Amino acid sequence: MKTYLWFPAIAWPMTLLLAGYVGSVDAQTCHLNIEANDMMQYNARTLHVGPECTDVELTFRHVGKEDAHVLGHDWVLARSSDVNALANAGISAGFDHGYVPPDDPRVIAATRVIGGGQETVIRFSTTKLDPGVDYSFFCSYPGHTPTMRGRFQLDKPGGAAPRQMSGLP
Ligand SMILES: [Cu+2]
Repeated sequence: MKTYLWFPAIAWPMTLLLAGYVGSVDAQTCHLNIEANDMMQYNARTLHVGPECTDVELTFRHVGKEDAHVLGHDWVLARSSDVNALANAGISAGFDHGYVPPDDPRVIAATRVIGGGQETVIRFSTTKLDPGVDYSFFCSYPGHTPTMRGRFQLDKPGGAAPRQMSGLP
C-alpha cells in the first residue's frame, strides 16, 4: 500500500511543525518586584512588561514597620480611567476585603493588604490587556491612592528593551 510509504514522510515534519508552534506560543512568566514604605511611597513610578510576557509574577514588599491596620499597603492594577472610582469603592469595601471591591471586573489584579515586614506574591495574565489602553497600579488603602500610584506599561514589540522596573523616585 502506498499509504504506508508516504505517511511517515508527512507525519514526522508535521510533528516538528507542531512542536515549533507550541514552543512559540509558550507562556512566559515575567517577574516584577515593587516595594512600599512607611512614607506612603512605592519605589517605582512605572512598571514595564515586555511583549514576550504572557504572565506576570509580582512580588510586593512592605519595607516599613507599621502594622497593616495602621499603615498597610496593597498593589492594585486597573485601567487608569477606573482608578479613582475603584479607590472609592475600595474604601466602602473596607479592610476585611483588602479595600478592594469583591468580584469587581475593573480589578485586573490585586494583592492583599500587608503591613511592615511582610511580602506577598500574585500572578496574573497579561494576554487580555490591550496595548492601546492606559493602565495604572495603585494602593487602595484609604488616603493612599493620590500619592501611591504609577503607570503599568506594556512595552510594544520591537520597542525599548524590556525592563523589570524603572523610574525610581
Ligand atoms: Cu498604601
